[in-house]
Amino acid sequence: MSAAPVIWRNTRIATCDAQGQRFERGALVTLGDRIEWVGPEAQLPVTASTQHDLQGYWLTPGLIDCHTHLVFAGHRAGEWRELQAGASYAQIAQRGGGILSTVRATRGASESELFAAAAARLECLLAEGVTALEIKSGYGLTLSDERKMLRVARALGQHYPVSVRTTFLAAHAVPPEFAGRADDYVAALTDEWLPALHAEGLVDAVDVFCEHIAFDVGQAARLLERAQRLQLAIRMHAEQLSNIGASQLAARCGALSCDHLEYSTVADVAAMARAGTVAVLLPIAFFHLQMTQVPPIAALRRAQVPMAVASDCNPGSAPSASLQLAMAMAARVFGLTPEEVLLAATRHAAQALGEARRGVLAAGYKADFAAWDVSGPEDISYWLGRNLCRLVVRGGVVTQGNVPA
Ligand code: DI6
Ligand code: FE
Repeated sequence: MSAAPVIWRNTRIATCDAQGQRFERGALVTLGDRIEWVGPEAQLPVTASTQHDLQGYWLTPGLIDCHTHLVFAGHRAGEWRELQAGASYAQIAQRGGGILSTVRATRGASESELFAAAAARLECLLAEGVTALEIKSGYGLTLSDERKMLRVARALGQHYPVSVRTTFLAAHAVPPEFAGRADDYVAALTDEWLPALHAEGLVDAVDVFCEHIAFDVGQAARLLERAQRLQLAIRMHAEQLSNIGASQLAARCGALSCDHLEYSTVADVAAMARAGTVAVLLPIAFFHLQMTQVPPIAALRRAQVPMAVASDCNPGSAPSASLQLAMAMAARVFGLTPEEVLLAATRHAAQALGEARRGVLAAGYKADFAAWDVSGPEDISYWLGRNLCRLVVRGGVVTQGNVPA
């Protein structure tokens, strides 16, 4: 039996489409998990036996957190004290702390322990109106521990009403087994691990931490070339702490996104613009690490590079499970306008994930949306630490809150 149309009415709609259409007295029609129609309520093209009154709430696409390291064990509160006392992220990493300390904890956790830890964080994101997110590996750094992380990421998408995109980030740090042999480690990733995990259906994209404290451009290029041959999407941790040419390489590989970008130049921005690469901004990491150099926002704007914003949820640089906080900080710390912030967590975030049919309220798109008790969608980034999401619909089904029929 095919699904019957469902009407969602008495709502104000921010479509987040390319024309920036908004409907003050709007309505939306869904059919199964897709949007059939969006427009002024007075022009509703159908009647339906199921109608929901959205009580005048603003409706936006479901939020999309396009860069997270949600799956990990343990925490790094001790390191945070060192950061507070003046140590740098790079210094902590260079003495074997940082990512490698979370690797030790993650290797020691079972799949079900990792699932429980990540699920608690995921529930925070879902309560904020998130309907899709990306989850990276990168705290296992053995083939079996990377597999464990990616399996947990997939399992979260099966057990919760959220769409999960997985990213293989074994090129996050050189593990102790390969100490002093980074080239050998990259060869193992390229020749064995990535093809194996891809064959198991666990990988949607490949990412590299391309930095002076992690992997150089030559090493990143070898792994990304294999990713391209496997027809996997490419992301890049680029110019977070220094500039060694990461986003230039990513752009040459047709990357979906370059992420962080504090040390990017105008030339890097031009390369991203030519390649159609999304700039993913991570203001919580910037803030937590007490950085001072902000990404080149004006240049990104001028070059019309789409800007996305994400939580970067991770225990080292962004101990937060709030996309709304990232949105609020993108406005305060990076100077994005509230309109840019809204697109950054919807349409542009979908683009960073290569999701052509998400992040916009329009016919043919996924019926993923959130209703907000706000005076306008700008309020989502205006409030700091106040969640005004009242209802979440994912794939045409109410998953949070409730509406009168
Ligand atoms: N950059 C980051 O901010 C995260 N990963 C990365 O490459 C931090 C990961 C961590 O410190 O655990
Ligand atoms: Fe990250």
